[in-house]
Amino acid sequence: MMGKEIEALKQAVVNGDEVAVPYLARKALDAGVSPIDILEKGISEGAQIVGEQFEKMEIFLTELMLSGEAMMAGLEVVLPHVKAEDVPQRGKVVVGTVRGDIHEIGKNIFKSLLIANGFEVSDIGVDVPTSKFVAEAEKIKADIIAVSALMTSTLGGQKDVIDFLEQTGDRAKYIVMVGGGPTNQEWADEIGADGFAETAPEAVRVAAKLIEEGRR
Ligand code: B12
Repeated sequence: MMGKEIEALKQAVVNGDEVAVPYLARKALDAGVSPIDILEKGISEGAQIVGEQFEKMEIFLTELMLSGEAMMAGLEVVLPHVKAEDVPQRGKVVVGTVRGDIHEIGKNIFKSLLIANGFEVSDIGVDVPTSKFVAEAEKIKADIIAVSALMTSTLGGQKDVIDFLEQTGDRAKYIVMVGGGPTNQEWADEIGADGFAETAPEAVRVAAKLIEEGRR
């Protein structure tokens, strides 16, 4: 049953149908499909397909934008259902997308899962200047700075955050996590990030582990 609901949702994301996506997301929730499965197997996999089509120039920017809006409409329905569990406070996290990059869907999913798992989160949005990640971390006394980037052209923004921390002498104060489309473990190692994850659920596990280990 879950297969059918998710398949329809994925297709609606690909079609950029801003009405069908929230409608089908609601139906999947009603059918008992878990919010995480809807996000990861429906919306994210649909996004993957749209990305490939755009890359191969099978679709145009307008269609990419419609899919983006459909995904956001889906998140609006699903994210409130990612319930906060009754878990002890695990730590504070600053999340944002690097300067020049306005992709926010993955960041928003990660943020919601963090909150659901007992983290306190300050979301500083998209197109965030390097220094703001650090200033916000200082302000809320964060444990983790989580930096999202979705394009090869903006990936360098993650390194900029780490370089800035080195320059200001604050590197040892924070755990830095990186993620988003083009990031991988090799890149994370290269820039000296403390953590990386391919998906948001995995990212939450990594965040919890890094805090437990007190790795700064
Ligand atoms: C939707 C989308 C858009 C939407 C964004 C809507 C929004 N409000 O966010 C719109 C239409 C606005 C858009 C615009 C553009 N886009 Co776009 N977009 C996408 C698309 C299809 C999906 C991205 C997405 O949301 N995926 C779903 C989420 C859930 O996945 P995710 O972000 O990777 O996040 C998951 C994990 O990575 C992880 N995660 C995310 N962040 C973090 C952070 C940390 C710390 C951790 C640990 C984990 C983590 O958790 C998430 C959940 O599991 C991708 C294709 C793709 N394959 O990614 C292209 C893509 C990213 N876009 C691309 C491009 C080129 C653009 C534009 C430049 C197009 C243009 N010509 O204008 C503009 C960029 C504008 C800008 N300055 O940023 C390219 C980038 C190519 C490259 N070289 O890297 C891609 C790859 C498409 C392609 N194949 O060509 N886009």
